[in-house]
Parts: sequence; C-alpha cells; structure tokens
Amino acid sequence: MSGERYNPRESEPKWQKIWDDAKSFVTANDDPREPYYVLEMFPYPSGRIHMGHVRNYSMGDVVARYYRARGRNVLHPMGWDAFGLPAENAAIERKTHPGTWTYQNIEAMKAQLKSMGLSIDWTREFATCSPEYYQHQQALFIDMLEAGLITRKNSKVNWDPVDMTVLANEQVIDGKGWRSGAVVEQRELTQWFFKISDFAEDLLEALDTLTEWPEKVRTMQRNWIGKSEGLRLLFELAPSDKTDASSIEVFTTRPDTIFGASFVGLSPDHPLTTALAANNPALVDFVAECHSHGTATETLEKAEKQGFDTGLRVKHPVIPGATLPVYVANFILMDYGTGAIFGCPAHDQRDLDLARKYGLSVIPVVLPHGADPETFEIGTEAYVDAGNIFNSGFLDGLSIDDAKKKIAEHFDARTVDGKPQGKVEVNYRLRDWGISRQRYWGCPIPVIHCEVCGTIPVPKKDLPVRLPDDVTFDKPGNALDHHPTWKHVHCPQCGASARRETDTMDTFVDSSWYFARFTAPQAETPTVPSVANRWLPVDQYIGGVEHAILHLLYSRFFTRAMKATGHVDISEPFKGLFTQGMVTHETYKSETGEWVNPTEIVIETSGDTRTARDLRTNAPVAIGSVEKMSKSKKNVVDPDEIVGTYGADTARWFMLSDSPPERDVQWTEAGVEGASRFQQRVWRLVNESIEISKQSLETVSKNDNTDALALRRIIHRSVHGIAQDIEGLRFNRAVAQIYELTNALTKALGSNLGPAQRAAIAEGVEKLTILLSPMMPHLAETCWEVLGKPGLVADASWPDVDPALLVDDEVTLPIQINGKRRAEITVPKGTPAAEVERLVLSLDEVIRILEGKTPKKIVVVQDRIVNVVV
Ligand code: ANZ
Ligand code: ZN
Repeated sequence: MSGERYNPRESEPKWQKIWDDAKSFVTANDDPREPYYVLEMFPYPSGRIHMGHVRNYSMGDVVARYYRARGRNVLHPMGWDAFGLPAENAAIERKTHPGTWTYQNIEAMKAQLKSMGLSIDWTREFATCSPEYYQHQQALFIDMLEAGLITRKNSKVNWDPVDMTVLANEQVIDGKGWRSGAVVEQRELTQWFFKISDFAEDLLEALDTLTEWPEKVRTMQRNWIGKSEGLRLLFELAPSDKTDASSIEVFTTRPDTIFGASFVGLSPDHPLTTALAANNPALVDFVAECHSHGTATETLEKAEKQGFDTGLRVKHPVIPGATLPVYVANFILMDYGTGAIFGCPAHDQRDLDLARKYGLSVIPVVLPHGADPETFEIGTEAYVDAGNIFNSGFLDGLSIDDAKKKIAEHFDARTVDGKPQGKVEVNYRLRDWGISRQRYWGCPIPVIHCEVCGTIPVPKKDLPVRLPDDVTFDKPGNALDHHPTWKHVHCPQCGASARRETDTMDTFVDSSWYFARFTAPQAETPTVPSVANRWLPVDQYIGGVEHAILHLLYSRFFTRAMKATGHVDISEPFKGLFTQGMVTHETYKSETGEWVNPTEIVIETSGDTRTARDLRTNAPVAIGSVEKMSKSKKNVVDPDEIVGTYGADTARWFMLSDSPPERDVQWTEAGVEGASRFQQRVWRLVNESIEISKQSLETVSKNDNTDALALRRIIHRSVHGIAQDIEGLRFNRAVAQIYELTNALTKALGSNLGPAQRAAIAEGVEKLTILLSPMMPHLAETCWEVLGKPGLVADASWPDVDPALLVDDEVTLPIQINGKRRAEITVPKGTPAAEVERLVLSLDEVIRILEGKTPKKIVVVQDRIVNVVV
C-alpha cells in the first residue's frame, strides 16, 4: 500500500461497513460508563442533504467521537422531523401519498448521511411521522390535557390563505406566512393551546442557568418572553349616553408619563369597542378594516397607525377638571395587558404617530439630561430615553424610576369604582402556543367531540389515532376533514355518535421532545423516566440559530410539561447549545442575468484577477458576491458530488478547518483541494513511518535526546491542546494544531535517526492518527491499520498526556567563549551537560568563532551558562 495515493472512494465505504458490522456506534443504556449525549438538530426529510447539514453533522461527529475516545458512553442518534406541509404539497403535485414521498426522501438522505461516516447509533432512528412515534406524542398530549397544561379556546388566529392553515405568531414573518409567503389574515377559530405562558417567569429566570448557551440566543428568548413591570390604571369615564361603563382599565409600563397623557386607546377587540360598535356603523367598518391585517405583533408594529374617535371622554387622573378623548386604535392588542392604554405621544412613537395624525396634544414630560426645559420640543420622533420628569406637578425633578414609584403609590391610595386606582402588575409578551393545524400530514390531536359529553380525550388504549392512508388532496384544505368516514366515531364515554378532532398538531410539537424519545426509542411509554433522566439534558446540542426562539423555547416548555406529567425529571432539555454559522459560496451570473451553478463554470486566474466563463459555451460569467448557499441563487454545491470527488473526510475536514464554527464558512474549490492535499500528506507521513512504528522500541521513555524531547513536547501539547479545543468547540483551532503536528513529524523524519527520535516519531504518528480520527475517521482507520495497531481507531482511547511535557520549561543559556558572551542556546530545563555540550558545538556561530580549533575546556552550569575555553 505504501507509496500509493490514499483512495477515499475505496476506503470510506469499507470502514463504514466495518463500523456497521461491529456495531461500533450502538449505545447501550445500561453501559456503566459516564453518559454523554450529543445531538444535532434532526433534519426535515426534504429529499437531499445540503452543505449546511454536512457542516452541522461534521461538528457533532467530532464531539461524539472525541467523547467516545475519552471513555464516555456516548449517545449520538439521528432521526427525521418528518411531518409538515411540503410533503402534502409534493403529494398534490405528484399525486402520491405524503408518506411515500417522505419515506423515499428519508431513504435517500440516510444513504447520504451514511456516506459521511458519521458515528451515529442508527438503531435509535425514527421518523416523527410514524405511528410508533406519534402515538406517544398523543399519550403526552392526553397527560398534559389532564394536568391542565392544555386548553381549548376561541381566539384570533393568523390564517394563511395559501396554506389554508393557522400559524403561530412565531411563524408570521413581516406579516406573511413563513412558508407560503402569503399575507396573513385574521380569523376567529377554536384552537388547542399549550399553556406556555404559565411558565413565562420560569422560562425567563432559568435562562440565567444556561451558561453553555450563546448569549445572543438567551437574549432573543428573553425578548420574546418580554417581561414588563407596570401598572394597571383605572380611568373614570365622564358621564355619557353612549355607554353604561364607568371606567376603563389600562396597562402601562410608563405611569411616570401620566402628565403627558393625551388620549386613552382601546383595542378594536375591546369589549367596550364592541359595545360601542353596536350603535355605530362607522366603528364597525373601522374594526373590520383592522381585522383585515394579521394579529402578529410585528404586523401591527409596521402598519400605519389608525385611530377612531369614540366620542367618549375620561377624567384625567392627575389634572383636576381635565378630560381626555377615547380612541379605538389598530395597534392595541386585546390579548396583552388589558387591551387598553393611555397614550403619551411625546414618549411613545406609536402614540406620537396617532397624535400627529389626529391633531392630539404632545406634551413632553421627560427632559433629556442637559436639555433646556424652555426650548425642548418633540418633532416626529418620540423621546424614549432617560431624563428627569418635568411639566408634571408633584413628579417634577424625579428620575423616571423614582417617578414610577411615587405615582404607583399615589394611585394605590386612591379608589375608582371601589378599587384602588392603580395596581402594580407584571406582564409577559409570550402568548400561549396555539398548536391546531388544519392539515393532514401531522400528528392527529387525540380527542373526540361529543355533543353530550363535550370534548373527551381518546382513551389511551385506543392510541394511536392513526392517520388514514386513503386520502385525497383534490380539494383545498384539510384532507382529514374531507375524508368520508375517519372523523365519524362513537363517544368513548356515552357511545353516542361523535366527531373526531380533525386538526393535527403543529410540527413543532414533534421536535419538542424527540431528544427525550431517543433515549428509549422502542419503549412502550413516551419515555422510560429513569433512562431519560440519566441521559438528559443533552450535553451538547448543535444546530442553526434560526431556531433560537421557536424550537428551543418550545422544547424548554415541553420538557417542563413532561416533568409535570412524570415523564422526565429535568426542566432544561439542552445543557450546552452551539449555533453554527452558515455555508456560503460565490455567486455567478450569466450575461443574460441568470444565476449559474459553480459546476457549470471554469475560473481562470491571472495575477490577482479571477474571471469565469461558461464551461460549455465559453461565454463570460460574472463573479458575484459571496452568499449563503441557496437554490434560488444556484450557488450550491452538492454533498454527493463532493463526497464522490474528494471523499467524506475531505469534506468534513474542510468544513471544520476554515472558519470558527460559529461564523459563516465559505466553500471554495481551492479550500477543498487544500483539504484533499493534506489528506495525502498525512498518508505519506504515516507510510514513511511504518517501519519506525513497527520496531520494538524499549528506550521510548528516555528523554535524553533534545530533538526527541522537543518532538515529544509538541506531540503532548497537541494532544492536550486539541482536546481543549474540541471541548470548547473550537474545531478550526484543533485542525490548525493537527497541521502543526503533522509538519513537525514530517520534519522529524530523516536519516540517521537515533532510537529516541525514532521512538518519538512512532509515538507521534500513532497519536496523530487518534487525534485525526474525530475529523477524518476513514483516513485514521486506514492509517491505524497500516501502522499495525490493534482493533479500530474508533475504539482507541484518547492519548494520555505526560504533564511534565506540557510545562513550558525551556531555558536560554548564554554561551561565553574565553569569558566573552558570544552566543546563546535554548534547551529544555535540566538538559544534561553532555547533551548541551554537543548542541553548543554544533551551533554555526560557535563553529565560526572556534575556527576549527578544539576547545580546551567546556563548563556547563546546568540551566545557567556555558563557558568555552579555547
Ligand atoms: C403609557 C406609556 C407612555 C407607554 C409612554 C409607553 C410609553 P411593554 O414594555 O412592551 O410591556 N401597551 C399596553 N398594553 C398594550 C396593548 N394591549 N397593545 C399595545 N400596546 C400596549 O409595553 C407596554 C406599553 O405598551 C404600555 O406603556 C402601553 O403604553 C403600551 F411614554 O403606557 B405605555
Ligand atoms: Zn358522549
């Protein structure tokens, strides 16, 4: 084999089969070693893996293989997030069943993942669309329903008119459906909700304990939960013939600005609005106009501010005799606070927009530090920053915080309608999680609606509630609802004719507990608590930052809900979280402005300029900016092609080597070729040291040879440093250290090597092979084999480190020749005199000064000085 090029196409499938046959990566739950659970976010089976997957799974595999080598019992599973709309759309397009499409994709993608040589325990694989999985999700649903963690309520929902389904607020982006891109409408529907808002405070507080999460993700979750401390405040209505109501309750976080109030605002869905609309057709029209937009906060924030003067007035709570108008305004949500506000245009942008539009007064009451109260004015921008209160009677001169306290006390001491006028209150922006979806390809919600008994959970013995296979997608909407028989059932309680729930669960439910299922994927209950508790939380979770809110927050909630129902005994699912950057590539455009795929061009370099032309037509192609790989810009490379050309190890290596893992990595031909060359270099090095490695070397531990000792220091430092970098997920730095070690070993190879040097090289090459194995596992196995090492490198222990070789204990000795300092030399501390003498006499400067004479005497004071007498 020696002398030949390394051939990944031959060796990669070979080792994959050997690992498979040896069950190398199958994990036993009863293994007594300390557990370590590493997980990458499981893929949606879209049909093919992309380079983002390659990057994600390469990182996870390094972690998995590393901790295996460290003697941990590693759990590294893989599955499929397999429910969801694309399967239904594909079914409609291709006239097949969503399941057929899904399982074909799974098969194709699994083959791709296997070709990457990932150390995955495939015996634990599952797809969330299989009844074996979703029956347990249904059981969890029933337990959570019984534990009061789920409710059914009527609510305003985001309706996607293209996908014909409800979307969660998180799934509405810029007022549009996250998948369809259609402008979302508002509808009122009865929906199932997980009561995530009950956990708002806990979900918020526990973020502080997630010290192994990126700060940015924690901040995003904090903002999403959106805790506000404020005041509920009653405004007395001035007598009016339009309503019997006597007061309006608002929620404010800025009671300190009360002297700047210029109106009270009601949500279009506020009961008072509804009551007033009964006699006011113009108001009915206004409310309808508001409803034609989505409910998502973002949509409301961006929409133009609109108001409707109800004609009602309230008494100003702190200025005797003054009154304020009552408006209905489109930006006020009914399900936040009280659905009513007081508007202070000088210090709130939305209020200011409304005030400018309808000519309401703008009274500044917070004076920026250093500003002149006589001339300070508000233009088109509200002033929302710090300052001191002014124009505010008894609050004048106070800071915002002090004014908040004082005004809260003031209102607490007064009463309206027999209640305190103001009460301190905490509010959260986090809404309950609406999970009803009017789609077929999802987990059926296991309930039955009976006219006599109401809404009844399906008895557990009747689970799973299976999706029917014989469905058609020729009509828009929910195929389950269209099915002729599926929904007609008997009530499990009274036996009367009843109706099955035809909504299915949001697919984010499926991914909210799959990590727990992996711990006992064949169990007859959703989890085996003792097993789950041993494995969980996941030690290291790796995935994209796009899941910072949705999936990661839902999973945190679901884990708490599973704890409350006895399925696990932990609250946080993921101890360590790592969000990797994206894979980018140059873009190319033809003369006619069409995107061109990298495989269709050739690049020519002359000096510093690079030009591209079309492979077939020779037409020039413009080289564009570097962007995230995406089908729409055609700047994608296909993992299959890369693996076919260079091998999986090269792809893995390049993905790990080029940038810090949290940053974007740019895929380049030059980069992947560099990785491929490195693979061959390692292969040559190993081959050239086979003979050395196979000799028996009893003198290995003798450190009396400086070169050998220096090399051993590099080896041991690499072992130590690479371990630290992998543990810190600094894969690119680990890779850089492997390069250095390879260089050092290549340099050390040569003729006339003494036994200590040969031993050091043998040690170094063996250790290099192990260090390499998390990143280039196939190459490492091949090297291990040719070096004649026993077993598989996949089973080898991480090399031991001699701590003595890590301490930086070199000394620089001055060299005096005939009493004059002429040179110096750096040697490891404690280097014996004879060795120092040898080294000194081989120094160029010394040879020059000696001019061929033999020194009379050489005195080496260990670790201090060298005196040469000529
Ligand atoms: C008066 C005021 C003056 C306000 C001022 C702000 C600035 P956060 O911090 O996000 O909780 N608000 C209250 N309920 C609302 C609802 N249902 N829909 C829309 N807006 C609502 O925001 C709380 C602030 O948002 C509250 O404080 C209220 O306006 C408004 F200079 O009260 B504020
Ligand atoms: Zn019944």
